[in-house]
Amino acid sequence: MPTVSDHLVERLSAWGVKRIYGYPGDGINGIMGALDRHSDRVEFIQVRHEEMAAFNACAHAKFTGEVGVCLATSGPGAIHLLNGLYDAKLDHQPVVAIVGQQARAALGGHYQQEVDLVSLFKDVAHEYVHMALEAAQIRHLVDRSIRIALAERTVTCIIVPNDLQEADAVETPPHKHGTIHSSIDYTRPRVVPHEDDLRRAVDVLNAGERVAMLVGQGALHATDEVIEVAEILGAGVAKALLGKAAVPDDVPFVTGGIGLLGTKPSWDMMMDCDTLLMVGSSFPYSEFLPEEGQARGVQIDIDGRMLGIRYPTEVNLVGDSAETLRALIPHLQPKTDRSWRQRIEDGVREWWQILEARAHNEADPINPQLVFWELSKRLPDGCILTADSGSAANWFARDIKLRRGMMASLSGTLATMGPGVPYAIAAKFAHPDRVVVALVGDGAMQMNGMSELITIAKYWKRWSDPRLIVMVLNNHDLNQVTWEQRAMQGDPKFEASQDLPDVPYARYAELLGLKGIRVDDPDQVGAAWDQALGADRPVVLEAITDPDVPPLPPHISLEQARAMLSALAKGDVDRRGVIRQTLRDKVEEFIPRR
Ligand SMILES: Cc1ncc(C[n+]2csc(CCOP(=O)(O)OP(=O)(O)O)c2C)c(N)n1
Ligand SMILES: [Mg+2]
Repeated sequence: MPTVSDHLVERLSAWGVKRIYGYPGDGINGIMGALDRHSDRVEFIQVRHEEMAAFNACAHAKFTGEVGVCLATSGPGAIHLLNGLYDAKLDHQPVVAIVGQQARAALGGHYQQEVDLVSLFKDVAHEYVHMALEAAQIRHLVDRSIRIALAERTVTCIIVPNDLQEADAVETPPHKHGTIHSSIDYTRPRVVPHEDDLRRAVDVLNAGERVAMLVGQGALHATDEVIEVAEILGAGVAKALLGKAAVPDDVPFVTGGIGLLGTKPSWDMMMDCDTLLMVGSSFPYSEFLPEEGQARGVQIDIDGRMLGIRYPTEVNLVGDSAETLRALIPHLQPKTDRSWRQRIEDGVREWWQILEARAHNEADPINPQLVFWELSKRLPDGCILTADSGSAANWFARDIKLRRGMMASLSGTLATMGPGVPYAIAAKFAHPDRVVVALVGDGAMQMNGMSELITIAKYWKRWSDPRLIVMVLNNHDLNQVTWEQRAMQGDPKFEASQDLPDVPYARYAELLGLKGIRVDDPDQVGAAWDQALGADRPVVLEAITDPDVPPLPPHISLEQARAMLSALAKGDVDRRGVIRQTLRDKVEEFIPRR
C-alpha cells in the first residue's frame, strides 16, 4: 500500500520534478523513505544547510525555467529555509518548499520542534501555504503549490505532519461533497497587450529622438527582439543586474549595468535620453533613471503589479517582453538621425577602455578588477556564472563581457550574501555539461561557500564536465560594506566589524579532494584561470586582492565624495591605499584615448 509520502513523491514526479534539494530530520522521515523508494524518478540532493537547499531550488528555477523544489524538516529545518526562499520570492522564481511538521495529535501542545509553520511561511509563501491534515489533500496540495508557483512566479509551501506522511495514500479522493479533484498541467500563456495600447506605446517611441532602453530579467528570452528594437530606435540598451545575460556585452550599443554597480555610458544615457523604454525590469534606484518629466516612458512587464512604480511611465503594457516587442516592431519608424546612437557607442567603446585600464592599475597585491578582466577573455561558450553579494557583484556587473548563450545570476533583489556557491551547484546539476564559475567574496565564502564545497566534493563525479570554479576574492574584508560606510556615512573603516580572518581557501579545497589554486601575483592571474579552466575537477581559485580598490558607482555624487573624504579624515586605517586607488581609478576616466 503506498503511503501519503509515496503519493507526494509520485505526484511531484508526474509534474516533471526530477531533483529535490534538502536535508533530513524526523519531521520528514516518511518523505525520505518515499524518496529512497522512488530514487529512480526523483533524485535527492543532500546539502549542508537548508538555506542552501532553498538557494539551490531558486537557482534551478533561474537556470531552467522549471519549478525548483526544496525539502526541510519541521522547526529548525523549516526556519533555515527562509532566507533562500525570500531570495526566490523577491527575484520572482517559482519554488516549492516542502516541510515536515510534528504529528497532528501533538500540535498545539508546545511539542518539541513545534513551530507554527503556516504563520512562519505566511509572508514568504503568501500566495499559497497550506498544511495537510488528511491524506486526500496531498494531490491538490502538490498540484496547486506547483501551479501557483509557476503561474505567479513565486514561492509556495506545503507542510506535512510526520504521522500523516506514513498514512495510507488517498490517490483519488472519493466522489462526494467536500472533496477536491485537481489535475496536473500548466502552460504559460501568451501575453500580448491590446492593439490600441501597443499603438499608444508606438506613438511615444516614434516621437522620441533619444531613446534609452533598460532591460531586466524579464527580457532574458527576448535577446533578438531587444536588439532589433534598439536598432530601429537608434537606442542604447542598459541592463539591470538580473538581466545581464539578456543582451550580450559585445554589442556596441549595450551600455552595460545600471546603478551603483553600473557603468558611465548607462548613466550618461539615462541622464540625456528623452524617451525611456523599460522591458522586464524593476530596477529600484530612481536616481539612476531620468528625472521625472525629462523623458516619456513606456514599460513592458509580464506582471501588472510591477508597472509604473520606478518611473512615471506614460504607457504601461502588461505583456511578455519578446511577444510585446515583436508586436511593436512593425509599427516603429527607424530613426534616421543616428547621432544619439553614435554618442552611445562612442561612450561604450571608451568605457571598455577605461575598464581595461582600471583592471591593469597596480594594486596590493592584485587588483580585483584584473581577476574579472582575465576571466572575461577566457569565458568558455555556454558557461554559467554566479556572483555573490559583495564587491564581486560590482566587478561581475562591469568587467565581465557575457556572450550569447551564456547564463548568469545572483541574488538581485534580496541581495543576500551566500548564494554564489549554492547557485553554482544547482547550475551544475541542471547543466552538467557546462562550465560554471562562482564569483564570491571571502565573507560569503566563510558564511556559506566553505561548507558547500563539501557538497561539491560529494557530488562532482556525477557531472559530465566536472569543471566548477569557485573564485574567492580574498581581501580580508567585508569590502562592499566597508566602502558603503565610507561613501554613504562618511565613517572610517570599523575594523571590529569589517576585518575578516585569513583562511587558506585553496588549501581547504585540496583537503576536500578538489583542486586549489592560490594567486597573489598580478602576472599570474591569467595563468591561474587557464589552469582552473583546464582542470579535471572542481577548483577553488583564491585570489589575494586589494581591499583599497574602490567599487565606486560610475558617477560619484558630490555628497559621496565629501563623505569619503570625511571618512578618511577621521583616520581610516586603510587611508593611504584608499586615496591612491581611488585617484588611480578616477584618473582613468580623464585620460584622452584614441
Ligand atoms: C546575509 C547578508 N548579511 C549581510 C549583508 C550585507 N553585506 C553586503 S555585501 C557584504 C560584504 C561581503 O563581503 P565579502 O563576501 O568578503 O565580499 P567583498 O565585498 O569583500 O568582496 C555585506 C556584509 C548581506 N547583503 N547579506
Ligand atoms: Mg571580502
